[in-house]
Amino acid sequence: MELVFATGNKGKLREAAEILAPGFTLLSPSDLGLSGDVEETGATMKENAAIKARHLWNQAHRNCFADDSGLEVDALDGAPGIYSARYAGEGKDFRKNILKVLENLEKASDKKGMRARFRCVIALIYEGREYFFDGTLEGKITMVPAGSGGFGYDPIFIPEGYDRTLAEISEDEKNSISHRYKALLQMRRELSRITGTEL
Ligand code: ITT
Repeated sequence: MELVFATGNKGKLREAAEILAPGFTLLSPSDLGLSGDVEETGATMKENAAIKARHLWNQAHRNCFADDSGLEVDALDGAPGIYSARYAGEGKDFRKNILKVLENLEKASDKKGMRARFRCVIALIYEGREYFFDGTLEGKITMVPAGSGGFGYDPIFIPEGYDRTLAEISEDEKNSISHRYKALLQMRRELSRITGTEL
């Protein structure tokens, strides 16, 4: 099945293509000559995922999905949350975002430990109908970034049951436990159900 993944984030696209193979072929907005960029004005990941998917659908009328995701740190009262991509400014600079999380954690007086989680909400528009799926990965923050795999906050996130960061484990391993994997698995199941084929 061909779907457009309404994202400008190459890390998300690479992971989703890997997770959904071989039943799906993913196109990006730029494959269709579109920018895909839209202001994320929602108050929740679900609203922002819907905004991104609807923007693509309105431009192209193609079956598509969008992913809104982010890191929630308990000691920062859930920040950066929906502001994960631009936590340290419009540049979406991962290094600066990581530094800001670590700086704020050093300042935080609250002793909630380092508990954190990644969350992912997928908005799918299939033949004009909207569907939502979500996934969570629990873990903790390490003050010492490690690893070069993955993207975004992966170098400071250690999943529950692991002693290495998401940037240190293999991409295959991340893709078998991640928030994105859990949400995409539900999407695949729903599309298999809708179409009556095993995708
Ligand atoms: P699109 O909106 O174009 O999809 P984006 O990067 O702006 O790309 P979001 O608004 O959903 O996407 O922001 C999600 C941010 O959360 C992302 O930029 C990363 O900083 C972080 N993030 C999400 N999933 C992650 C993952 O698996 N590993 C590390 N960081 C992740």
